Amino acid sequence: MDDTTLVPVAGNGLLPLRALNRRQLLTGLGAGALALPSAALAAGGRPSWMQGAGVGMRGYGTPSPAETVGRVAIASQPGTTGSGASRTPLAALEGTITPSGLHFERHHSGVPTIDPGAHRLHIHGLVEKPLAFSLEALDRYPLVTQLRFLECSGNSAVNLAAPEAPDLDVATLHGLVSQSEWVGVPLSILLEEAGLKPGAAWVIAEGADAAAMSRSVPLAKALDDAIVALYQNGERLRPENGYPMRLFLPNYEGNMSVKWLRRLKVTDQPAMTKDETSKYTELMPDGRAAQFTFTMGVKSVITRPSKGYGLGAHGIYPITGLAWSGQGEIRRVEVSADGGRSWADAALEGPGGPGAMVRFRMPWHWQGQPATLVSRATDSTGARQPTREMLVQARGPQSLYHYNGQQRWQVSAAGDVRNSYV
Ligand SMILES: Nc1nc2c(c(=O)[nH]1)N[C@H]1C(S)=C(S)[C@@H](COP(=O)(O)O)O[C@H]1N2
Ligand SMILES: [Mo]
Repeated sequence: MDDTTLVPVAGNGLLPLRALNRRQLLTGLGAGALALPSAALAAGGRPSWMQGAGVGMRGYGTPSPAETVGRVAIASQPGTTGSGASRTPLAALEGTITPSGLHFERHHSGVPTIDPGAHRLHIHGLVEKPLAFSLEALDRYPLVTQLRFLECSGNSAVNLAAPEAPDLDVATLHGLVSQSEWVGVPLSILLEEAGLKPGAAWVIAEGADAAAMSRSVPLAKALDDAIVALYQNGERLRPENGYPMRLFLPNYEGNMSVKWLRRLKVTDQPAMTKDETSKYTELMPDGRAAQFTFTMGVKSVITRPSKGYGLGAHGIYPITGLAWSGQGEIRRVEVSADGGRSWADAALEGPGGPGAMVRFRMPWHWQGQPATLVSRATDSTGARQPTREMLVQARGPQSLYHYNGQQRWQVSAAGDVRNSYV
């Protein structure tokens, strides 16, 4: 290998992208391997499931027993059954699609059991002709496919609120974001069929869960790219994600994508539901609250190395992570190994497109030096991901939702990684 390829392009060992070339990685100084906690790698003897003859076919496949990855921080609010959240294990995943069984979950009152044959979606209010749709009826409409991220606007909020950086992993900090290929019926088709009356300006969406969770959607969004999603990653929605149908509003805060959708009421004004007044509004330093802050900002996070996914032998390591924006396509992700003093452009990959996540990669030469790894994304509107400091200054630490600050990972001389604000 030509040694010149190892000349850093930015401070503290960031290497030119061509060092991502596989052969160079393997022949690089020490060829670092990330310490992936895997039952298969750790097992000394042969686990019981590895013994005997091959197993037969199955109707529905599941991951290898060696792969024990699951959603994390599965927590219900005390005194409730299933009101809470579970998070996507971002560090354990690759590519840009979240397996359906690992999509994050956020429930305000648990997961309802719905009979798909009996379920109806009602459209009423300021319409010429109120309509009710069965799942079977919706399946006969022209379906559209959207590869899109879904992020809870409460994602990452702990990093804004906590005065000291909490020693948490990337899933716990940022795992309320996932990406699926959503397939469904454009809402515009259904609204046009019902016929909008003069004065129609909002659509109130209501779920069939015990919370009857409801949000007001501007009519312009409903007629633009909103869909009634029926499929997720090629199969029917999972119960946790809204089976048999959910509203899906690309680029908007996750809360608006009402699951178990049973009713759309067309109105001339918003309904001022709980989740658009006391919740999902941002309290500003002057005591007023910003309301109807729909769009998710530009954001990125390094998923490896990260807490629990530290470094072993000195050598060349890939830094990788995810970037997304509700405002436009991701155009650029920069990575720093010296806490933001110098930056270099990461390689972007994945199908991408508007409202889609991209994966970024950056080679890094770690020779035992302490480092602070940071990433920052820029989208097609020119918006660049802010630092935590900028957000705290602009909004104050009490502003819970829509936190998109840069994540800083501190790497010790021993190769351990922890969350850091400095
Ligand atoms: N009916 C209903 N819809 C809902 C919710 C809910 O509790 N009930 N949670 C909302 C919130 S806060 C988010 S972030 C997303 C989460 O979707 P997911 O569980 O499929 O990840 O669904 C939204 N839609
Ligand atoms: Mo949410």
